Amino acid sequence: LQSIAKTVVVGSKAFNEGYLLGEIIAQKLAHDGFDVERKLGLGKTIITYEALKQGEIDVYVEYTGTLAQAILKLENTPSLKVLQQRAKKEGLKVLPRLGFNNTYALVISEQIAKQNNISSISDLVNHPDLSLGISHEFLKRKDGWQPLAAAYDLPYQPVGIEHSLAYQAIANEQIAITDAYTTDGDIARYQLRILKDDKQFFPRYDAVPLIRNDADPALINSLQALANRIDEAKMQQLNSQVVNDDQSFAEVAEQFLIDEALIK
Ligand code: PBE
Repeated sequence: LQSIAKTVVVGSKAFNEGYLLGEIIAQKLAHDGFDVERKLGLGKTIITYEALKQGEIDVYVEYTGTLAQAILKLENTPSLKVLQQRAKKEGLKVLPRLGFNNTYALVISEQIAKQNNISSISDLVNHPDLSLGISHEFLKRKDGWQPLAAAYDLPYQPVGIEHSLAYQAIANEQIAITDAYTTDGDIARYQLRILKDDKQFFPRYDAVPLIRNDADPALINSLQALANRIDEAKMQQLNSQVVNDDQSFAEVAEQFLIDEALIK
């Protein structure tokens, strides 16, 4: 039976990993016979989330901790099952995990960390002279800067910085510390030390495709094939191919899907 191609709009938040995962999803769906439109890099979390709810896009990758804390404003980050039940009330379906946790972390240049013997976030309390550049979304989030600073009693007034420029700013010694995403390809490249979250402030941020409850079962089927395909090391490697090896999102996505035998 020849089925009629249905159009699916793939969205993403505006950061490297978002584009890359959006591209992986777009190519997988195209391979499975969907007409795919891309609306990648829509913006911050809430903008992209609203675009999904309103039907402007049909799927994007969100993170469990972000969904729980920043979007649904829950007190803690529940199990995936509970999160799925909660999301259902919003008209949304949370698909199985892609397989990696991309958590926020504070990072510091390896050199400064060594000089000052800093390995955990708690260690920062004794170094009020270090300068912090914190990404705009993180500055305002419920799981972000202010509660983090309160939990650790951190003595800083950070400046806001575009996340994609923060690593270069550390390399140029304009700032000493920023908030990183642990699967970013830049962490190894810039020789940064991830500070241990010794008070376990951050929840898990497992990557999960998000769709609406009314989604076509064929869409769900196609996306479910991506479950548990990408662990942390793999995601770092894919991100690194973009930021360190200058490959395009489309190239990295295609090679990944071929290697996983998800497309031909
Ligand atoms: N994260 C990873 C942030 C940025 C990427 C989960 C820490 C988020 O998108 O919510």
